[in-house]
Amino acid sequence: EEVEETYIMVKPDGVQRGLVGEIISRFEKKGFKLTGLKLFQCPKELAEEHYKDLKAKPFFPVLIEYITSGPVVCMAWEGVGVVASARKLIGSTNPLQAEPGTIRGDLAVQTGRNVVHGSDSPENGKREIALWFKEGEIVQWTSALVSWLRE
Ligand code: DAT
Ligand code: MG
Repeated sequence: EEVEETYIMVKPDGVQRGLVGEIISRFEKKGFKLTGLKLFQCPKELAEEHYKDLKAKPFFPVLIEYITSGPVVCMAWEGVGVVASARKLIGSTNPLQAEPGTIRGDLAVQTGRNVVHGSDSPENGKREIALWFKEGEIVQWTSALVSWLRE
């Protein structure tokens, strides 16, 4: 059981729709630890770097336009198994296929407006946190809840 970190981001549609608190709540209530949080206007170059693996996809330009279309909320979350668990809480990429109870299943309808991002591996979690946060923006702290969340 490894402590991992994941990069979670409320996309511009989530911010515009007033879903920031709701989305943060899902991860908070699950029992993960928030280590970074900011509202941020993403420059085009950063969006392209973040999604560089999708550069050849036909939807890439539209994806970059969407991610840079308004402020996003950047988050770093820490915990045992947080990467895969956050992906489960988020649900399938296409919100119409996402299970009810997931963020996308409950709050979104279109792949191109799927309200939230979550890293897909521990390696990408580290890579994305380093990409979106500066040194000093990630805070290490001890949660008073630890002994109530884990044996
Ligand atoms: P996820 O965000 O679930 O990790 P991904 O990494 O495959 O999904 O793709 C990143 C984003 O790109 C996704 O959240 C929305 C967009 N996207 C993916 N596939 C798409 C498609 N077929 N058409 C339009 N946008 C797509
Ligand atoms: Mg992805």
